[in-house]
Amino acid sequence: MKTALITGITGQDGSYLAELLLEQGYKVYGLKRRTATPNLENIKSLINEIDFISGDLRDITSLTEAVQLAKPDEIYNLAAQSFVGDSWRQPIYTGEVTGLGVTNMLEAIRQAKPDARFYQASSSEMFGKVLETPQKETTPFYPRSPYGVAKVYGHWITVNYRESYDMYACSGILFNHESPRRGIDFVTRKVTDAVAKIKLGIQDKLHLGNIDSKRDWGFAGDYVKAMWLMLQQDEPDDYVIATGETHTVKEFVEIAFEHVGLNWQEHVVQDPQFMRPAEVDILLGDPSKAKQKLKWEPQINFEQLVKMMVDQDLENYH
Ligand code: NDP
Ligand code: GDR
Repeated sequence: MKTALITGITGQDGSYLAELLLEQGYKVYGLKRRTATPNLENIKSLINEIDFISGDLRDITSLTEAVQLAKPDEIYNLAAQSFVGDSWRQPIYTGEVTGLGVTNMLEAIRQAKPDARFYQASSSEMFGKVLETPQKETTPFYPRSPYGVAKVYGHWITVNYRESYDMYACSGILFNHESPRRGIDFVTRKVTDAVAKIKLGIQDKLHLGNIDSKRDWGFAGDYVKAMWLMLQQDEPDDYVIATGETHTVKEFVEIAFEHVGLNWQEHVVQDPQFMRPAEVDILLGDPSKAKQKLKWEPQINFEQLVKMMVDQDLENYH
């Protein structure tokens, strides 16, 4: 039986990855920070199957102890301050967790279990003000937020530890991926939650920022499969994971409202408080390398994703 340690176990991706690994017979440890109130909603059905270890990416002692305790074959570093919008409000904290936290994790592995395979959750936000379209593994980075800058650091320190210490370390450059378990701050879930509430008469208006930006949106359940595949290869490497399609926020909004028979223009209000100091206008990934080497293919398309999220949010309020 293989053993995995997942950081960010309570988040969207942590929950899907834990499900996938448990299905495959892994023993799963989840690094979880202490919270005053429970935040296990995403993994409520798995609580008895996961072994939780208390820890924080900023505290290397807790990470080293976690690796010593779990003795994992595979470590998936999904923990981060992951909300781009907040990274301007908390730039130093974001750097500490999303950037330096990766080095803390790599050092803990180097000290406690250097043969463990390591996955780093890198991001299409590293491409930011894109230097070519579509973006692939060789596209230069130009991050546009403190979050993006921190992820570039996390990416390169992962590559550096692979090259310096011969560690099996991979960086997955994942484009936006969503699901009914997406945090409520992110635009997709904010929209689908609002659509459900508007349909049920609980809410009337939806305040949004820039609806012209374009993203390459996929389904989180498909993307965690790619993470796992990366750690099953003979050699460690970095991969872009994306659908190869891009859509505006406005298109997402249109489909979500139409799905419940509403006209979005009667409800959406443009609100400057949700505009960002610097925007990433377009992201479009080229997943050819992952398709060829990992034999990875996304299963859920854009329209199916939007409808899945709206349907689940409607059910949540019934
Ligand atoms: P979430 O925001 O849903 O989850 C983040 C997780 O990190 C939570 O479990 C959170 O715990 C944990 N965490 C935050 N800070 C710390 C810390 N200091 N120490 C330990 N744990 C911490 O993110 P996603 O699941 O969507 O994303 C997973 C990873 O992939 C992140 O690194 C994200 O930046 C990256 N990524 C995501 C993409 C996406 O589209 N979803 C695309 C590309 C990259 P808590 O519940 O306590 O807050
Ligand atoms: P993103 O996701 O920044 O791409 O990062 P988010 O859903 O926050 O924004 C996507 C686009 O929508 C625009 N937008 C709004 N965004 C939010 N959150 N709220 C709004 O009201 C709103 N109105 C318009 C944004 O300006 C942006 O253009 C996500 C995160 O999961 C990162 O952790 C991950 O690395 C990247 O995806 C890939």
